[in-house]
Amino acid sequence: MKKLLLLMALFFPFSALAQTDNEVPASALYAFETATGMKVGAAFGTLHGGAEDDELLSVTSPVSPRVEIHEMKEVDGIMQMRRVESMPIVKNKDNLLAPNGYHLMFMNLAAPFQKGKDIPVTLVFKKAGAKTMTIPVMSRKVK
Ligand SMILES: [Cu+2]
Repeated sequence: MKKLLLLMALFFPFSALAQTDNEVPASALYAFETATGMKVGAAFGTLHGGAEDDELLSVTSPVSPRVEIHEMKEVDGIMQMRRVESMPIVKNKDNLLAPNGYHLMFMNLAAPFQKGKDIPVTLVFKKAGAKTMTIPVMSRKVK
């Protein structure tokens, strides 16, 4: 577990990015570049809820044999990451995926995430069904 937490610290150097008040795209996910040899990558951002409450059930992508839905949660005063079966999508709301909350975890990457190489994904929702989108990869450099 200690090793995992250390890995997460390396992985999520940024706190949640500032949110904008203006019109954001319905759903906007992003990922950061991963270091060479790093076998996992994560995606954050927002998923906009539709007219009724929904649930994100699963995610698939050609870049990873297994994409998991994870949640960072404080348990007994310690932030822990765990795999969850689904992520609740609240209607008419931008549901946040962030380093300190829900996020998508791409396991066993064949190649590192690189800027300019967008990640195609298919998100499966309980009610809305399958939605495909691409996740842009951002540089890790802080501007
Ligand atoms: Cu995770």
